[in-house]
Amino acid sequence: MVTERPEPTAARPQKAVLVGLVLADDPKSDEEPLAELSRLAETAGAEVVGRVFQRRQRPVPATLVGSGKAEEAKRLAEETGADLLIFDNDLTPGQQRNLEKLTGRRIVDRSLLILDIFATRARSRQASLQVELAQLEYQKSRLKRMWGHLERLEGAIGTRGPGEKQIEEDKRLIGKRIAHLRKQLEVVEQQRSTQASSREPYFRVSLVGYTNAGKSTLLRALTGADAYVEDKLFATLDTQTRAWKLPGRERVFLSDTVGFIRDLPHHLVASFHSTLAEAIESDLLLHVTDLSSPDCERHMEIVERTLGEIGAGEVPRLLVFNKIDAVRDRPIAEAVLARHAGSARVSARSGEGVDELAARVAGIVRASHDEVDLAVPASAGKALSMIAEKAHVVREAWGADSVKMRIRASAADVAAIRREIAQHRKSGR
Ligand SMILES: Nc1nc2c(ncn2[C@@H]2O[C@H](COP(=O)(O)OP(=O)(O)OP(=O)(O)O)[C@@H](O)[C@H]2O)c(=O)[nH]1
Ligand SMILES: [Mg+2]
Repeated sequence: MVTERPEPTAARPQKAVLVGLVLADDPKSDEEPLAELSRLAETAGAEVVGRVFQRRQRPVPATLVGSGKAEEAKRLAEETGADLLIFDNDLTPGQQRNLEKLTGRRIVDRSLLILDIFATRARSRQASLQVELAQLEYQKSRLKRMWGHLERLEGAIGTRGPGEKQIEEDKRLIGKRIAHLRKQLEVVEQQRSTQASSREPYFRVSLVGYTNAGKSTLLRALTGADAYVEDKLFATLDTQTRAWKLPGRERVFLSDTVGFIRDLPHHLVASFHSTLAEAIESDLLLHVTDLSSPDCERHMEIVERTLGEIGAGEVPRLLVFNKIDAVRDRPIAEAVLARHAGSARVSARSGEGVDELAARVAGIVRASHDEVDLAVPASAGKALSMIAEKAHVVREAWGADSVKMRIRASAADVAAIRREIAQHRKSGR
């Protein structure tokens, strides 16, 4: 008898052949069409053993790529011993089934791959719930579409077998789990929004941008916070908020957010809504983009589009070109910068430009301040020292026992100063 040692499946990375289709009118760069997919696949733990790529006018309904290409992918998978084929595009349930049959391999489309990465990277309870919800919504939509043609024939001869019952049962279970997850998420989100409203009056800044642009590194450079940084896609899934002390006397809150990517699965966008809401509710967005990437401007467009989709299209923003230390093609980078005058440029890694960025944000914060008139009792030492510390005094006129002032300060500081004056009056000092 031959006994085979069982494969250590967990330790062995799964071998994957990448397949991509680019439509003829897609402006995607020709240089490395599958570069991003390759990074995504590696992030998910796959070993990329082959690539097949096709440019066509139109996708083929049955198999997305042409039949010749599908055969080529199959051969490549056989030669390299690949376990699965990963598609750079989203597939219909029918395409997925046909390709599975044709190649005898597991087929993973782009949405499923991204969902998988999110699932392995979720750390917090909120992120885990959000990812599971997105995965189930993805599955549910597949069940529905896969069996939609049968439903229309409900009760017709040949459609009343156990297959249909099973699908109904699966759907019911998925639906139940989804409802359960939604409830739990609501509770977690409630807690978060209570936390967030406790810091409401402060100016809020959020870092947004394409995945791997360097947002977390910049959060670290700006606030000294210990953010998780990795040269992998979707290193950050949870919003992290830190106090940021700007030059001068401004204190603001700075949040790091989940990165964006082309064709972010819409189930993910939906279930990450509360995480992304952090960006919508900010006073200022720092849109961080990687100047050293040849796809810099395409990434910027995708980020802008996604911001619009989540309702953050109107939030004021400052464009920040990061990784200026790593630029290889100077003339191209200079041309990009010239097209986006007024943007900031930094290296979050070396610290270059970081102080200038902080000073610019301080300027924006000051410009947002309220100008208010106050009458402060001369004996209100604490209120006067708060003003000296936190506000800019536009003018002041001292009377016998009080001082009339016009000050500029954040809404939060004005409120605190007013509270202190009221307290002082009440105590009758
Ligand atoms: N050369 C260079 N590398 C940088 C710079 N900023 C960040 N990086 C590197 O870029 C990679 C991604 O950085 P992160 O800060 O994790 O990027 P992120 O935008 O938070 O990424 P996600 O959380 O995945 O969306 C890491 O390897 C960083 O060390 C920079 O200014 N210069
Ligand atoms: Mg990050």
